[in-house]
Amino acid sequence: MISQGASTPLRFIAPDGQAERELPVFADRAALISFYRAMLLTRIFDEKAVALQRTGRLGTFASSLGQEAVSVGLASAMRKEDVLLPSFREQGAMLWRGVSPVELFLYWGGDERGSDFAGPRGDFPICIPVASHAPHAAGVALAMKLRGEKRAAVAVMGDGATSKGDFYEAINISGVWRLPAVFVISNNQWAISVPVGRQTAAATLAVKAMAAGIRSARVDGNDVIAVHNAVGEAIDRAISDQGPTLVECVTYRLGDHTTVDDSSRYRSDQEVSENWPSEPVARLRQYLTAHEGWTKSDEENLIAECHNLVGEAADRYAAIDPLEPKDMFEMTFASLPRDLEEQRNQLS
Ligand SMILES: Cc1ncc(C[n+]2csc(CCOP(=O)(O)OP(=O)(O)O)c2C)c(N)n1
Ligand SMILES: [Mg+2]
Repeated sequence: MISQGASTPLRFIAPDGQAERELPVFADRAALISFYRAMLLTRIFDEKAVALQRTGRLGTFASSLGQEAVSVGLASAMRKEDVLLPSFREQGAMLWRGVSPVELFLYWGGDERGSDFAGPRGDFPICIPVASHAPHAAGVALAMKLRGEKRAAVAVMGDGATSKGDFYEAINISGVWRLPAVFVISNNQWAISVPVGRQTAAATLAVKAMAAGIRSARVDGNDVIAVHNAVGEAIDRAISDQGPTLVECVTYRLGDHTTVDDSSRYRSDQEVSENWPSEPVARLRQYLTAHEGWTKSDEENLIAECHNLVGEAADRYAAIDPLEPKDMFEMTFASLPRDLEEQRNQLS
């Protein structure tokens, strides 16, 4: 299933919900329903987060509308002992890994306690500086390799991130040292207002792996099965000392870049509406309805369950006392440099 920079993204389920090829063995009813639940939860979480931001209860927020299959597909392919290094649009992956919705609300509300996960303590916090976590992933993978552990580091970033030096350096050294790293690219076609065609002359993002001498896969990022399959294979190779993989997931950002963006200023409504029929949640729902007996009441129950879960998390978030301004000094350094100590003292 893996090819060097294949030009047609691999998929199992077409946008209309029909299977185009035999599904992999992991894709049984229970697995598909768990993926569907996670994607729907992510969508409902995103809606709530945007609503909280609009009413002044959250800072800037980056919705993953349309990209849920990338996030859920990659996380569901990871084992507990692997390490996730997310960028800022991967709430689907983080929730799957056991980060709580309250922690995510805290983070986007500007509270660093949201990065101190009670669940996946080995996972990295959200990375805002574009691609700067790619070298971190190589470092994590090197540590795993030196310790002889059968674990993989999985970093996820956008199309824009693949234009950064950090990205090239990370895939290069991962190739040289044959590190157990997986670089997942969520190619949503836009880096804020810059379309992918204006930031690279490469035919695909997957072909960038060739210069680093590493393997690549290119999949339909709106098909959760294709994403899970490719990342699962990449992890299998990573932990059996066959080196890193770059997985390009071709998707589309249906929403604004963040809550401080207005994408109608740089792309047409027509482009966005043309991409709606390919979105991942309806695609899997149509498959489940046609092939796995998913009913209207299953759907309604799941929607209600997700709304309850997210609503309760929002209430708990609202009840948490904010940090004191001086607490910001406690979050970064084990022992504070003198200049910051002086600033902290000025506050107290
Ligand atoms: C080093 C750095 N430069 C600039 C920014 C501002 N910035 C935030 S997101 C973004 C675009 C990222 O595009 P992409 O990698 O495609 O990810 P997407 O937002 O589409 O998920 C930029 C330039 C940043 N966060 N970090
Ligand atoms: Mg992008």
